[in-house]
Amino acid sequence: MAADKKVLMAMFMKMQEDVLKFIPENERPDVTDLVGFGSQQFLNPKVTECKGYRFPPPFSAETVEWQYDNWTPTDKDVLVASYPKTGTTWTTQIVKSVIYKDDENMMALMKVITPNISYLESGTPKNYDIMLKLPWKRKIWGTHLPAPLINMERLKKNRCKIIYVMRNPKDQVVSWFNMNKNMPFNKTEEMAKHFPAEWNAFFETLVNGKQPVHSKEGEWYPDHILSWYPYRNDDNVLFLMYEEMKKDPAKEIKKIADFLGVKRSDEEIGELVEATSFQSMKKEASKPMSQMSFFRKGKVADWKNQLTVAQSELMDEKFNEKLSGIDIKFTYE
Ligand code: PPS
Repeated sequence: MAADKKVLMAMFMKMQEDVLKFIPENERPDVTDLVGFGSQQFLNPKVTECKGYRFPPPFSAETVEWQYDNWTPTDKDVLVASYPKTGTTWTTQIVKSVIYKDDENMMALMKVITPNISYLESGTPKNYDIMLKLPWKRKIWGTHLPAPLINMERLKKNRCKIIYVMRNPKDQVVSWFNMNKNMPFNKTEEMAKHFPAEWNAFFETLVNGKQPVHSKEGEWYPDHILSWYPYRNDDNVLFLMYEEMKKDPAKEIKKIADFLGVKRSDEEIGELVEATSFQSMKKEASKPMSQMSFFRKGKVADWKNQLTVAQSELMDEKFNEKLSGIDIKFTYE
């Protein structure tokens, strides 16, 4: 076995073992294929496709298809849905803390659950075995899938709670660029075509819908919002804005707690604001999470340091055109 592969297998095995510790030994699923899958994606990163939607590694079209047919959450499940770099990690941490704040064992589990396991479209369907066997009272999932790739009717019928978080697209683009620049997957020639390391080229591929980000050819962030927008008033769905969370985190955390049916006092909300602040989360982050820009600046309006005036105007034009019929207003300052 090549040295690289051995190191990767050991790294993925360690990640799995950290989680499997929470499942009684005689019930632990065999994770050999998951470990192999994770390493293989690093060694040979590929875009995969289902129903015309394309997925970058570490996501998998096969798992997306499996999920649509088989994943059956209940009213105890919570799904945090978003387009990449719009506040997923932050919102997920708030949900985890709102629910499990007082449970040391569960907070320890939350620390080792990564998107590699809890995202609907990550890894192989074996992830679902792990997620179902973990001892949590309420399971917390994540996804960047557009709504048509999720069985929304089933989720509504089963009263699974869904939080969809959005962010102004200019800050999203800059955050996404910075993450991709450092992504080990993008070092191959094929992947670098989709996600160029140079800003202007990256911007061009993005706004022309050339990047495979859980999207069909020609689609990008506005299409993701359009796919989720019809569900915004459903009882089991809550729409949030990153900039609102920045402006008044206590108010938005209270909104999340109420939506989840968890009673939290004002004092507890204050503690949650502190525990989920950018500084606290950055300090607590695992090494891989910090290296992959999950916690970069955490600001509103950082786009001004990256986009040219022409690029900013082009984004306004494209967003206004696609979202003209819907009631979503972004905060850019
Ligand atoms: S991912 O990779 O799609 O899951 O990324 P995502 O978590 O959606 O978005 C990453 C950006 O969110 C910022 N972030 C935060 N902002 C404010 N408060 C907190 N607690 C927080 N945690 C993460 C993170 O820094 C990324 O934004 P940028 O602009 O790159 O800093």
